[in-house]
Amino acid sequence: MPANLPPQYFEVEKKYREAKVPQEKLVYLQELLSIIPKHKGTEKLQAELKTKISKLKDAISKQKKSKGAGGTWYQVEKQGAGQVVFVGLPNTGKSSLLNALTNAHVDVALYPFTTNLPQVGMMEFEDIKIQIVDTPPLHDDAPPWLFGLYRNGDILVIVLDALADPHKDFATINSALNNKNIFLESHEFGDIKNGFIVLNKIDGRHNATVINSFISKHQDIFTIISVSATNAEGIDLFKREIFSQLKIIRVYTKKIGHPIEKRNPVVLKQGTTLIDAAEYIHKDFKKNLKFARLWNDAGYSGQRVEKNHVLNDGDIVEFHV
Ligand SMILES: Nc1nc2c(ncn2[C@@H]2O[C@H](COP(=O)(O)OP(=O)(O)O)[C@@H](O)[C@H]2O)c(=O)[nH]1
Ligand SMILES: [Mg+2]
Repeated sequence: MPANLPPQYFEVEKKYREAKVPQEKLVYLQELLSIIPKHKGTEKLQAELKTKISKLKDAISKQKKSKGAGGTWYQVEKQGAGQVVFVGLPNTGKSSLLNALTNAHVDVALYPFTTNLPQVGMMEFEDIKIQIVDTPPLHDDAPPWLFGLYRNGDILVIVLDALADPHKDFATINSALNNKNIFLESHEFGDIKNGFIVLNKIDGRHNATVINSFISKHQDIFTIISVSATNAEGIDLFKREIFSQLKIIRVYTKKIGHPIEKRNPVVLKQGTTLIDAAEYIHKDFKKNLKFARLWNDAGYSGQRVEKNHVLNDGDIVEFHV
């Protein structure tokens, strides 16, 4: 056992041992993996945790197939090009924003705690769909699975109410997350969870001085977007920021001798090379790939590119195998 594990590790390990539901155990294992300092001395432990995680995931999916899992534990299976999870205090407009971004129709109410379970909608962004998860409000007695949803999301969107006190509310959210070893800012322990802040209800009578001071305090570290679920102000910007923070690219394939059709892109991670894309699309492609031709708005019009060429969003690729 490496001696240099942070104290949080042992706290979470204890919770892991005490957890009763497999899904809850899984969340703690993932938390442990994010806490471990990443260096040579912990490689073995990291590998052990990864094995445990994949075994537990297998067991959970088998259990789901055989019979509905017991206990109250909610998770949202990923769909589409990425999963975005909302984080926010009661009544900040999370459900209203889910409705504004997607075709979902979830309940919106004047009183807090209307959303007790995760609600999911698909957001159309140009030619892809991105999954948006609306969550119950974060508060002291929030269920452990809520943090599992946060941890599992590709990015978090912190929803603040511009008509309340964003300084105080953001501090509350940050400390609740930090208590569960989820960090939005760089920190000694744990990985950083990517995400950004939206200030909702900007249509209302907000205090401009408070809003401006909040923005100038945090804008070096976070993207902050002012929006209104009510009148759709800022919603297009919000959608574009979601796409950009997911760090994905859309790649279109073209058949040899056929015209270009920019439809049904493959969604890949930023930084993906031609050979990785080939592998993703078809195993045989990777084995047999000779080169590819590339078209894009950045000046390629069918030039030849090699296997280690890094692809960009919007690239059109013709594989030669
Ligand atoms: N003025 C204004 N009110 C909003 C906006 N978005 C939500 N609300 C109101 O805020 C309350 C809480 O909204 P809801 O979406 O249920 O919040 P949630 O608890 O975070 O899901 C409701 O009365 C909404 O009508 C907005 O952009 N502007
Ligand atoms: Mg709600």
